[in-house]
Amino acid sequence: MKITEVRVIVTCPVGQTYTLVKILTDEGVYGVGEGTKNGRELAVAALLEHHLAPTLIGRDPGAIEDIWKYLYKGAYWRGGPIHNSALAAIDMALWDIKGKVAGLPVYSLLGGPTRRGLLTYVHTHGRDFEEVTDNVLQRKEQGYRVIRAQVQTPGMPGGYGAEDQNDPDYQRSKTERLPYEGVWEPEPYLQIAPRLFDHLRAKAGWDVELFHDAHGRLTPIQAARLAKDLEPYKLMFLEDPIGPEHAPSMKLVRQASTTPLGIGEIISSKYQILPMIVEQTIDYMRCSPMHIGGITEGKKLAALAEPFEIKTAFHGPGDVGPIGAAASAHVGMAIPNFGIQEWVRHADLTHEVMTGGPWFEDGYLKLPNTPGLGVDINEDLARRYPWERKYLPAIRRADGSMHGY
Ligand code: CS2
Ligand code: MG
Repeated sequence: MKITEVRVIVTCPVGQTYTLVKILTDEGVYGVGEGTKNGRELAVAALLEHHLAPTLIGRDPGAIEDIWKYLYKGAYWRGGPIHNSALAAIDMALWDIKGKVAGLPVYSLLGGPTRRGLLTYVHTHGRDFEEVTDNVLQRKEQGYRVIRAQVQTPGMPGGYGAEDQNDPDYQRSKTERLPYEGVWEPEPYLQIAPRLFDHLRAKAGWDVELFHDAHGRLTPIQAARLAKDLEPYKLMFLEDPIGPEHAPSMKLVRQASTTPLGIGEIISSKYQILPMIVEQTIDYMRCSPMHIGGITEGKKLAALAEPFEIKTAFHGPGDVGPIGAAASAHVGMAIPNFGIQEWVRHADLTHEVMTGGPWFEDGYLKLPNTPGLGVDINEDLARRYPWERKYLPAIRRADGSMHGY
């Protein structure tokens, strides 16, 4: 079997652009993959189309490991978020082909299944404690066993996961399609976050797992304080207490409390997270296969973490589309140290453009046992929704200095 075409498809069905590939073969079997990098979708698409695709024509799609290494090492300028997302898209499509040829779902080829379903969580937020509580109770009612909670910091419209959408700057950023420059300060945030969980435990009880995302905004000592202050509320984990570039500082955060820690959604390779694995400063790794080079790398990363009792919590927000979500789910279904999978149900139209993939049932994600990844692209529909410019927010401190989203 030979690769005959690598088609790059960029589509924005409902407010979020996705970067997709379709790899075709001379035997009629094809595979699909995704390499969306939120806010940089066209950079991945250009790399795929102009630099990577031509080198794949004529190759055996079954030689996944070799193709991966060829594209990685062969580039000389290897790694990085754009490159490894592009590799991920190709890698997923090749696994999809392999599964279709074998007549097996990808998780089966990887050694699974290891479980009946994938524990998943949902994001909740609100303007105040009451609103967050209502949302948490509603999600609990819907069957979610793990819920992430974020609240607006009063007077700080740029808080992560609970931005003040009434902020005129927020509205302007939407109409002008430029980054939202919200304001945020760590001190009021550090005070309100533990109080939110005190309130939630009182109102929503202890029969639900809760956790929180600090979005890499804190300094190591601030993160240590937050982990310590959250300790009484027994979070499943504290997400991204600091940015991953400060790996050595995770030791300081770790020593402050027994609050489990998760990190890694902006990490783009196993090499970056390796020190935190071997030093056991984390409990959950958040690197999505879609951003670290695909299914091949997701499986390897899980294997590296397993002897250290570190589990996966792969990133899976709205900017990971249904194909990227399927790739994460197949890895999760095949590994012993799966922890939890972030997942969102996209808009109906998005699921019409990218069909199939995992679905939510009674607190878990389920996967079909169809051969390959169990996802497809409706290309005609996809083409009707071209790329739209969109940015992530760029957060500033109260004095106007740059902080980061
Ligand atoms: C977040 C994301 O889901 C998460 O954990 O941190 O919403 C993140 O902000 C976006 O994926 C950025 O594109
Ligand atoms: Mg996050």
